[in-house]
Amino acid sequence: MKKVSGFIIMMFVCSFVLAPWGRPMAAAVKEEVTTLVIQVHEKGFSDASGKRIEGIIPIPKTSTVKIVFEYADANEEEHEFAVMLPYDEEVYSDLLSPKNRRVEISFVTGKAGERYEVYCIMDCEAMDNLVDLFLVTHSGMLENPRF
Ligand SMILES: [Cu+2]
Repeated sequence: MKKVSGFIIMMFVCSFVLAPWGRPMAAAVKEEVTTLVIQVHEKGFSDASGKRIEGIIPIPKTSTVKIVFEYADANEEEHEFAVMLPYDEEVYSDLLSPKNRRVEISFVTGKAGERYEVYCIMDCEAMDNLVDLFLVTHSGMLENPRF
């Protein structure tokens, strides 16, 4: 009887020790996030070095993309950004202003060749410049990452 209860106690202890190996593999896979940091000026979008960002920017397919908008003006302009996803759905940032100088939008991309349009939705002075930025999903690795 003593032997049996000892065995049961060992099994009980082992079930805790071995528990981490019993978890599904998916939980151990780290999700990759592509982060684009964009400076917002009255004259348009730029990267950290001040180079204008416009046109088509490649982003990875089937992954999470996070756009960080940073306030880079000395004026009092306020902006709020939207990303138009495929199938006409929009996601929005919080209000970007001198008091809230960093806002984000995250979304999950689909298959290669999908287009995501980025623009300001406020009636601001820069509204003609903070438009026409397109992120397009691609299937391979980025040869010349811009961010
Ligand atoms: Cu704006």
